[in-house]
Formats: sequence, C-alpha cells, structure tokens
Amino acid sequence: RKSTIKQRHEQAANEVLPDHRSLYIGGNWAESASGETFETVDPTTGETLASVEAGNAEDIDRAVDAAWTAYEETYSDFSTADIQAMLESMADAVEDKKEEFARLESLDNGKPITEARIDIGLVVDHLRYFAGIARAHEGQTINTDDSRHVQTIQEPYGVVGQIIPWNFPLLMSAWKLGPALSAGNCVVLKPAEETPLSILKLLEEAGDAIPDGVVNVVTGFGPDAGEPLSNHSDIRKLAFTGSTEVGSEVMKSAADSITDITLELGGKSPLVVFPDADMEQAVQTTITAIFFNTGECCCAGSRLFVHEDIKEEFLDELAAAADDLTVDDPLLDSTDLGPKVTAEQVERTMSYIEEAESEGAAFVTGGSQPDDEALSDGCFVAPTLIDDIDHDSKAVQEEIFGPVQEVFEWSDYDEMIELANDVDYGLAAGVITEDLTAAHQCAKDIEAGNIWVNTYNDFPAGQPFGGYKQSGIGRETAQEAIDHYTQTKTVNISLD
Ligand code: TXE
Repeated sequence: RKSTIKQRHEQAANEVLPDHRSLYIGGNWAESASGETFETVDPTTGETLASVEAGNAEDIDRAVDAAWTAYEETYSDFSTADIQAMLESMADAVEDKKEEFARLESLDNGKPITEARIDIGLVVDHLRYFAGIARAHEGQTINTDDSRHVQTIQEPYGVVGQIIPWNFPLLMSAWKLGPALSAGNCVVLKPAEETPLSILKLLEEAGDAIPDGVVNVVTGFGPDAGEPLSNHSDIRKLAFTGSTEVGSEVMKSAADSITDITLELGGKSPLVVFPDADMEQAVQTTITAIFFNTGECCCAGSRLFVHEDIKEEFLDELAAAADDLTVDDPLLDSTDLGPKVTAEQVERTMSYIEEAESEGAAFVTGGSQPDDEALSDGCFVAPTLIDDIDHDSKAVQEEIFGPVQEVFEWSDYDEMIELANDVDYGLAAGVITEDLTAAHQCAKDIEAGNIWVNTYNDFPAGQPFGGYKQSGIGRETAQEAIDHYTQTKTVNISLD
C-alpha cells in the first residue's frame, strides 16, 4: 500500500502542480532577489512536492511598488462593474479546474480530497459573493441642518498586505482577496511556507483576468517575507491569519506605522451538548466539529461539554464514530482524516497528548499516531478523545490544532458557561439542543464571534466570521469585511 500511495501522489503531482513556483510581481513570474528556494513537502509521503522561491524584504519592496503602480495607473480607474467582472473571472478559473485545485490542496496540505472539494467550492462562492457586492458599496448622507450637506464616501486604502496560513491555503486567500479587491485595493499576499502552491496555480489560471500588479504574491518564510510585509511603511492595511503569538507581533509592526489591521487568530472553542439532544445528530456534529480538516481549524470544537444525563451513552457512541473514521491517503474518497501539515505539527500535537497523559488524563480513544506501516512516512495522528482532564491544564487552555478533543461533563448551566468561557480565546462555539430557548440563551452567554446551533463548521459567504478576545479583530467573509478594506471620507458642503 505504501508504494501505491507514493505512485498515486507522484502521478497527481505531475497532473496538478502549477508550472510556476516563483514570485508573482507586477504580472510577471519572478525569481527571488536572493536566488534562494525552499521545498514544500507532501505530508502524506514525506517526499518533496516542489521547490519554491524564497522571497525576502527586497521582493516585498518590489511587490509593494508594483501594487502601487497598478493602483495609480489602472485599478483606481476600474468601475465597480469592472471589478465585479474580474472577481467573477477569478471564480470561473477556479471552478473550471476545481478538481485539479482540490487535488493540489490535498497534496500540499494533506486534507482529505472530499474536504478539499468543499474548500474549493467555498473559494468560488466567496469570490462570487465579493464580485456581487462590489456593485453595492454605499456611502451615507448625514442629516444636520439646512446650512450644510454632509456625505461620506468609502474609499479603498490603495495597497494592502495579506498573510495567509496553511490550514485552508486557497480558501483563506479567497477570504482575503475577495473583500480587498472588491473594495478597490491592490494586494501583496504572502502564503504560508508550508502550502504555497494553490495560490500560484490560481494566478496561473486567472492571471489574464487580473491587471498586472493588482495581485502580487511573494512566497517565503514568516521572518523573511512576512515580517517585511507587516513592517512596510507603504502598506495601508494588513490582514493576518495565523497564530496568536505572531498576530500580536504583526499588530505591533502595524502600530509603528499606524496601519489598520484585521487579525484572525487561534481558538479553543466549546461545543455544548444538552440532555435533550438528538443522539445521532449530536455525535455527527461533534465529529465534524473536531475532526474536519484533521482538527487544523481555528474554530475547531475542541472542548466538548456534555450533560451528565447523557454523557456515558454519548461518549460510547462518539468513541465508536471516531474509531470508524478512516485515516488514510487523503487523495482517496474514502478517507476521513489525512495527515497533519508537517512533522513539526505532529510533534506539537503529540507533546500536548503526552502532557495530558502524564497528568493522568483518560484517553477514550486515540492518543497516538496510527499503527499502519503504509502511513509511516506521513504526518498522521489518530482521532483522539480525552476525558478526566483538568480544565486549567495546558492541553485544554492552549490550541492543539489537531484531531484532539477534551471532554467535560456538566450539570449546572451557569457553571458550564463559566468554564466554556474560561479560556483566552473566543472564536467559535457549538450548541446542540432541540430546545430553542436553551439554544438562544447559550448563544448569548458564550463569548465567541461565531455560534453554530445544531451544526458546525458551516461557512456560507455573507456570514461574518471572526473572533472575540484573543481570537482576533475584525470580521471576514461578509459585507462587514468591506469596511475593513475602505476608509471613510466625509465631505461637508456649505449651503449658506
Ligand atoms: O503559525 P504562524 P504556524 C496556530 C495553530 C498552529 C500555530 C503555529 O495553533 O499550531 O498557530 O502555526 C507567517 N511576521 N494557527 O507556526 O507562524 C507565516 O509565514 C509576519 C492558527 O504555522 O502564525 C504564515 O504565512 N508573518 C491559524 C502565517 O504567518 C509571519 C492558522 C501563519 O504562521 C511571521 C495557522 C512574522 N514574524 C496556525 N512569522 C488559524 N487562525 O487558523 C510567521 N509568519
């Protein structure tokens, strides 16, 4: 099986890899200034997928210059209809090759192909959404008195910087490009070093529809290419998705030049199951909440609160469902969990598991890498459910970002809410109940930016997404995102 997997991956790579693995600046494919490259690795096989240009500060300078030139000479003259047509063309280009994009994402990130298809569908949906609302940005008129006419105009910033993570490489790019371009900005985007390929393919496929310099991509490492982007004095707005630690650094850089910033950071989201929950639906929703994308989801429902009346039965069924998940080659339709993105991420997840073990936590299932020789070169971790763990412990308080969920029993509602809110994060939460009043009350009481009731990880375009507390600042995927990519100009005209 191991050699079959390798062959399948080699063949897929031959079919779907972008031809260009270089920087994309001013509409041209370009080598990095340093001439250095880095390798992106297939986390299923451990083999190198492609060698990609390693950008640095000089490349960021070139990209920012190209973006300003494009803004001043071309993009600021685009009508909203032109912008709509451009974003529609980008969506069409992805849709036309959606299976290739899904396979590429699966190769580079390790996500199961069935989930990669969901990502790509959402990429198309979000680009179309922001194409549509490009025609609907409106200012205001403000009533004061008869002596003046006051109106506001929403204007783009000009050039914005975007830093993208590796868990949903193309989808996070679309979430950021969509509103930035829709609002009339040119972009310099830095993808994650772990997963740089799908955005290069997007530009390869859709580049003709985008005027030169409107979208620029500098591949490279965080400190070499990300930091100079976040420090750049000619960037007027920054958008970052990644760890809270780096987000905080990016925010400090933005503060130096008073640059507007939005941040989408980590999470440790609670999923609350009420005693009246439909058992089968609750189990399925819990599986989606924690094991979707192998738990590499900022909004993963990683802390499960189950009511004591149903805990035993629920945990039995949940463990059986987790054990039924197929951990295998992500290119197979039958696979539920692929590898984590890198060996470093496996180490990180395993260190939390080991720490929980050393503290005496009980493992309902999992807690190790799968015992399957065919997967031994890959970055796999078995679906893991941890019980009897102290809520103050590191594994509960910190984001593990893997297929690991901690379980807590509750009986008193107020105590449960207190615990559910007792983390630094506040990105998302899930509530499972048939009782409408309980659902509304719980949604109100949990401190989080996104609450799913009887569903989880559902991201239709138009629904705002973002965090409370240390999970971030600002909202993406919705009309509100346009506000983050425009600045308000007030015009006061005297009528005296
Ligand atoms: O994140 P980083 P890492 C969390 C998750 C994960 C942990 C570490 O818990 O285990 O973060 O992952 C760029 N200046 N999330 O190390 O470093 C980097 O190149 C500017 C949650 O991969 O934050 C990449 O493009 N940029 C998350 C991006 O930041 C810098 C998704 C994210 O990488 C930089 C990913 C710097 N100094 C990780 N250093 C989510 N919210 O979904 C790095 N980068």
